Amino acid sequence: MSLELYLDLTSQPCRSVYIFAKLTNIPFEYKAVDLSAGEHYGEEFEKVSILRKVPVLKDGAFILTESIAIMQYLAGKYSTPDHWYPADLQKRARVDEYLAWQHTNMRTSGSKVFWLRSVIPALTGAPVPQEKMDPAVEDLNMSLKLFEEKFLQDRPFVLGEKISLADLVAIVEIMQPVGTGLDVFEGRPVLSAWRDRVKNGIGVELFDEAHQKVMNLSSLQQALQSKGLPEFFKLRLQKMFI
Ligand SMILES: N[C@@H](CCC(=O)N[C@@H](CS)C(=O)NCC(=O)O)C(=O)O
Repeated sequence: MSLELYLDLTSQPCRSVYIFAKLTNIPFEYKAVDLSAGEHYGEEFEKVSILRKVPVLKDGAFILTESIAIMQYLAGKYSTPDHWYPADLQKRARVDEYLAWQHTNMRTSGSKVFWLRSVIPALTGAPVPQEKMDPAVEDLNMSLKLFEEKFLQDRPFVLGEKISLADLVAIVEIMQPVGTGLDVFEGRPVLSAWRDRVKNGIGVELFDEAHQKVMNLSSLQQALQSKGLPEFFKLRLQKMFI
């Protein structure tokens, strides 16, 4: 049985897993999970993961959650080109360093801006107050500054000359607020040049395909308004961010 990946491409970690699997020619069956319809709260998905989050990998009877663990598993199982997740101890540690940092920095701050600028207004019917928005954008700006100053510096990619999982995970997170119309690349020439290199490294066609949903959020917003998410899910979201 072929590998199964449960994905919704509005999700950043799903995009990194999807892009990585596609780029490295790993055969898989795409199992669509529509988060905006609350499918991850259904009985079917519960059988796959009680964490109720995507992405999830199913390799026969083996089920794995967490995008980073999934990509590390894929890199090992399919011996993907070394530059993605190098065997060299220090290079690998450098990738791991970014992958560990981003969870509570770039991912947290970018996701928050995304929710505040798109999901929450769609659910509540009102824009988020400026005093909530400003600190969220400030946090995101800090993450972007630290990414440039610590992780990228004057190198083409995080590891140097070659693209790695660190760049892939960074770009999908950075694109999330961009999807809401916040151009984080404006006034950031270093970040913009890096984005172009990463986009070319992935391939523009695959990059654009993977980001299509997040760059066209009006359909997600309509879906959130019309499909009727479970009430507890709406309340949880609102509590998280308001
Ligand atoms: N740390 C996890 C994060 C997974 C995650 O938060 N997925 C989100 C989409 S980006 C999700 O499924 N959310 C559904 C929910 O929270 O109800 C990973 O990297 O895979």
